Amino acid sequence: MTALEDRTVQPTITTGPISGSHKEYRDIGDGIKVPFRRVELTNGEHVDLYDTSGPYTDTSATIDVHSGLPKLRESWALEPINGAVTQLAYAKAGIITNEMRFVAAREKMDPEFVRSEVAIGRAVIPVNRKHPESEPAIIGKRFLVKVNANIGNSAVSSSIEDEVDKMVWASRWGADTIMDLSTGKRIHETREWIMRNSPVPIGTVPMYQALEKVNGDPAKLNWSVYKDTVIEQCEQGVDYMTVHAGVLLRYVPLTAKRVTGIVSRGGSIMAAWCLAHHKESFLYTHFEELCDILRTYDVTFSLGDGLRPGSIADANDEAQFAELRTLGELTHIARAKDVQVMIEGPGHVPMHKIIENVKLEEEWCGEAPFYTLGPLATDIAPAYDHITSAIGAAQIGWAGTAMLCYVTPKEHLGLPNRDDVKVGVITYKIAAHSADLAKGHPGAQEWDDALSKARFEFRWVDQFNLSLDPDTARSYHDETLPAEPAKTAHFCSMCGPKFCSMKITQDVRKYAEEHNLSSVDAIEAGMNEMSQEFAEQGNKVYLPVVD
Ligand code: IRN
Ligand code: FE2
Repeated sequence: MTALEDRTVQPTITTGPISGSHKEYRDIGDGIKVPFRRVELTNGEHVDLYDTSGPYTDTSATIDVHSGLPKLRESWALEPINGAVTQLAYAKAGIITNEMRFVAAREKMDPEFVRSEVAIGRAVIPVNRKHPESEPAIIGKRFLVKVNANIGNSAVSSSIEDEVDKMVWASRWGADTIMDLSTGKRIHETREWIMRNSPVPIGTVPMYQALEKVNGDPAKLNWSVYKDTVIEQCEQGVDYMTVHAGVLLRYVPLTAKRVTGIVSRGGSIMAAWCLAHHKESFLYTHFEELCDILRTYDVTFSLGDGLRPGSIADANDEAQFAELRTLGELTHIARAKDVQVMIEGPGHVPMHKIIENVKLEEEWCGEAPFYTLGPLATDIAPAYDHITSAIGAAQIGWAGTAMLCYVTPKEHLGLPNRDDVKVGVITYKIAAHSADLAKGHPGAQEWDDALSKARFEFRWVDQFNLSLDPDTARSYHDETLPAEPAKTAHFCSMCGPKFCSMKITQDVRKYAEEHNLSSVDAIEAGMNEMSQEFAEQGNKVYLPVVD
């Protein structure tokens, strides 16, 4: 019996389109169809949005979690180049792969530009050959900022069913990649379920499973257990792996005076191993061998920040930057072997120390895509760390970070549930899109403009449907004005009919047209009229409630 035939596992997952949208495919030839989330507007126009949700939102698709998703990329495999099957090897050889064409269409960019960014290592496309179910995505500073959602059980909480549900749920709301950080029971089976049913690339931290294999004692770890675990996960189709190979023995003492020491799980495991054996990290000493494994599957390195700061006090310290320098050294080794590389970054960083992180990463790691955890811009708000971290994430994204690892409201407090996953993803989509706008990503503003126009023209339904979270937007509106006519009303319950600025502006414009005035005159004239009306109502800002 293969893992998916286990009928005791029956995940309940959400299918069907996001409300107000439907799946649309763009045919780019050779039978390749690129998905979009199409929002049809009430004025006859439509907007096509980037879509990470896979077949789950396609009403014509049959979903059977026990057989897994269709193997989209099964026939795309090319011949190896010097033993490497990586996007980097093909890009360097001047080959535009189907994966590159797919991501180019998704990003509305030129395939040759995609190839050139991958070739110099400034972008990665994490696509393990053994995960053909996944729709390719590109991670790099010249492309849309991506969001990763972490899921996974722990020894004390959650089941396979819950984690499969969270995976589908996270990609539904826009997670570009998902990391399965399971550390509890049935790690292999949980991952198998996630891999076979995931439409987005999956990342892992193989060290977590290796530690389970030696019963949780870091000192008992060794290269052989680790290597076998990496191969096991490569075979399952993991697309990228966090490897904390920059935690060197000599860096560990640098963390001694920190307020929060080593907060990375992988980092602390490796530090414990180095100290127990008083030896250099086996991840570092066997790094080339690791590259030789990853290049035969096209698994992307996500070089882990095992010494990232875990508090505002520890941001940008010697330990953190010593590790980053080593990650740079490893990046060049991996690239020479045609292995794709991303670099993981912090953590907890106050706003004025964010830019330095990006500058040093770009300089030392040859502009390899930066992938950061937030960072939290302050430590004072447990239960709101999706917000403290989205503030840092928006800024580091603007500065050039290619992927943002989400933080949920449960950060520092507990394992996120389904609702936390959605809040985390939506919060991070906001940070990522804000960064796209600030960077001037072509096409990013189209979405904002469409929504603003709908808002200004009181097309409420279009406003809901264009939003990141249509269900919540609609329910907030309906809380006070549930009746159907309110969906076209020229006001909402925040200001009421008399004080809607948008309504007033529209009246001003109408007034200008009717009286043949320039807009400046009209605003003045219109405002005078409004002030008169205001005076007539007794100069009261808050009008009595009328039903
Ligand atoms: C991202 C950037 N820096 C860290 N991360 C994520 O943290 C990483 O991708 C993975 O999901 C998780 C690894 O945590 P530890 O083992 O470093 O705590
Ligand atoms: Fe933290």
